[in-house]
Amino acid sequence: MTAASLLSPDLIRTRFSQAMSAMYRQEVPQYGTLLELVAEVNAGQPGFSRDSAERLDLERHGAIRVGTAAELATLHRLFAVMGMQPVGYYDLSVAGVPVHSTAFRPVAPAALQINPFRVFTSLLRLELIEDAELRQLAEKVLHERRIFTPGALELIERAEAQGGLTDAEAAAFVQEALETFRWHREANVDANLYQRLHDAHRLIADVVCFKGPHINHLTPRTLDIDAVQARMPARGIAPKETIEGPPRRQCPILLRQTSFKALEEPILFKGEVQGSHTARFGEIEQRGIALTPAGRQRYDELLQEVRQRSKAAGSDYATVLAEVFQALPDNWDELRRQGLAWFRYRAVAGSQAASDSRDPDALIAAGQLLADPITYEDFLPVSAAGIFQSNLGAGSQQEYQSGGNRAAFEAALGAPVLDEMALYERQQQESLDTALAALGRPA
Ligand code: OOG
Ligand code: NI
Repeated sequence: MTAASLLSPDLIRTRFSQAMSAMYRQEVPQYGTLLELVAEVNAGQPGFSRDSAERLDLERHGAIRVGTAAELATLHRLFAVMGMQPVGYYDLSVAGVPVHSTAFRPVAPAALQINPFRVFTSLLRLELIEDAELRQLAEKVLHERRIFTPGALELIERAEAQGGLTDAEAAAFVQEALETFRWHREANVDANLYQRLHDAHRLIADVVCFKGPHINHLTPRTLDIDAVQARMPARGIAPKETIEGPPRRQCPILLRQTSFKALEEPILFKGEVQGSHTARFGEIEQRGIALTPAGRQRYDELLQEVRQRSKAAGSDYATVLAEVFQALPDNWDELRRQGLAWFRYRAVAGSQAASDSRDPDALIAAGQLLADPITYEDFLPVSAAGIFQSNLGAGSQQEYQSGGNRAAFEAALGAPVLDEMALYERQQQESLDTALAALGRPA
């Protein structure tokens, strides 16, 4: 096997995300309607940052939930075949959801530009089920299921041994991998156990009772989430009331998301008993600039204030959100100079630096350097909790005292998760070094 005959992981990822999209469109027809609406709205928009139009058409994220360490560790290997690494740790127990999560995604800027497909992946925290007997029953069901096909496992091993897959192997891999994320109408348990797990938490039933971690949503990226949200009802889609995340701004930051409610789907329990399950939904998102740790801290504080203030009687969430966020500069230059957001620098072609300054501010003022916003590629735990909640229905809010357990998550994964801030920082620094070298002033 020569390296030349192996396909780029970026290409395998693109094929896989397209196959997932086609499968989900069949399974959840409203997702197809949403894709059409997003394409319509995006076509009439000026771009954000330098993300290409091609990237935008391909761009989406998905979400899955698994039940055991072994399942998570194998997913890690499966996603690695497609050039996706675990980035970030998200503790959702604080939001009353008994899972913790990471996002598998490409990390190199060139790979992100080709196709930034990401999968938000949650691991159930069985230790948060209080009833010991129920916990053991759930464990037993999970340990008996096999969520990967033998073919998928064999091709993962082959990719690891060869350092990649050939074109034909990649085609087979995509088909085999798809099986893990397919919806299965037949539950793994009888109606009684489903009900007990469902009563403990709806999400526990969703993870434990099925043959595999069915994809629960796929999310296209729009350039104007307010426009898509406003046009959803006319297309027969009922969105959740509020858009999660920051308000609409001239300079979009982080991530804004909204979803439509999960479908009620018929299922068949063991013993041929009919029932129904609601888990799968649709979502759209608008991405803005990635914030630095300082910017992110400001964001978290402002959002906290919004939540406090909007509890007051008669207050309107959207109005409070807009008001509170006026405290954050809505101007690229201010965000950059205050160190609140990440930028990619580039030298202005043909320009010769007038002084020997290496200071980005001076070079920008002299017209020799440009700074483009770096797109946020990750997720927001408070928003994720809002999306989880809107699909779990009222009354599912619970209290979990435990807090996060990143060490346990990484032990299950079999590797540390990457630090997203370090990735953004490196991207900014490398772009600045390259630009300075192009201007004739290397470090
Ligand atoms: C994942 C919810 C998180 C997002 O976009 O924040 C998410 C789930 O429901 O499994 O996808
Ligand atoms: Ni999502």
